[in-house]
Amino acid sequence: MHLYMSTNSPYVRKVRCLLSEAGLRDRVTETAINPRDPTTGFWELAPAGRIPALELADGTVLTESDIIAAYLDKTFVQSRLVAPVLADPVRSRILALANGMLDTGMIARVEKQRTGAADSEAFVAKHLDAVQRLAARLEVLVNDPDDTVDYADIAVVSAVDWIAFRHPDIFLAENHARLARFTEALNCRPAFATTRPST
Ligand SMILES: N[C@@H](CCC(=O)N[C@@H](CS)C(=O)NCC(=O)O)C(=O)O
Repeated sequence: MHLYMSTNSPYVRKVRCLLSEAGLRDRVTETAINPRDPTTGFWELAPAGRIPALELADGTVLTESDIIAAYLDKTFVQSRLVAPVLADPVRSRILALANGMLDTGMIARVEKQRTGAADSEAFVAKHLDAVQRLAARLEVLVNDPDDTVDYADIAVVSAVDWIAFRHPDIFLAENHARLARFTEALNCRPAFATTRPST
């Protein structure tokens, strides 16, 4: 299998972290790519032009982190890491909150990088407010970390670390002490430590 990726993408991190937790890293080769560059040919493989994209041995290209994760889980790890999350409303809710936090934070980041829009500040503020609301909800829902990890945990840590990385001004660890503790504890695991975003 071949993964189109970038080391700072939080969506890619969800997949890479899962691969690592599942012991599958050796079965996947990687190409770092700028998904917005029309000259790479990537858009032929993934018309939405977004990473992660996972090319299977038969040439099928899977996109969307959660779809890739569900495929890997079912095919290689006896549905151990993702299926139980989707079957449990409490864990599904945590996954959805983490995804929502990531998506709204990503929209705010893209808007911050865009020039010229008159209402840009209000647009960014509205999305960062949603990030704050989602973080506050996750703050009361995350468990104290133990030895087990599932895909909801992976999604939470991927979202929290990326928000802290790209929006350091709004995500203050001291406002979300449990979430910060939870993230810090999971980041001690190799699968998390080796996939963290960095400059
Ligand atoms: N819902 C998608 C989101 C993927 C996504 O937005 N990836 C970003 C990288 S962090 C991307 O490729 N952006 C390129 C663009 O939007 O032009 C997933 O879960 O995989």
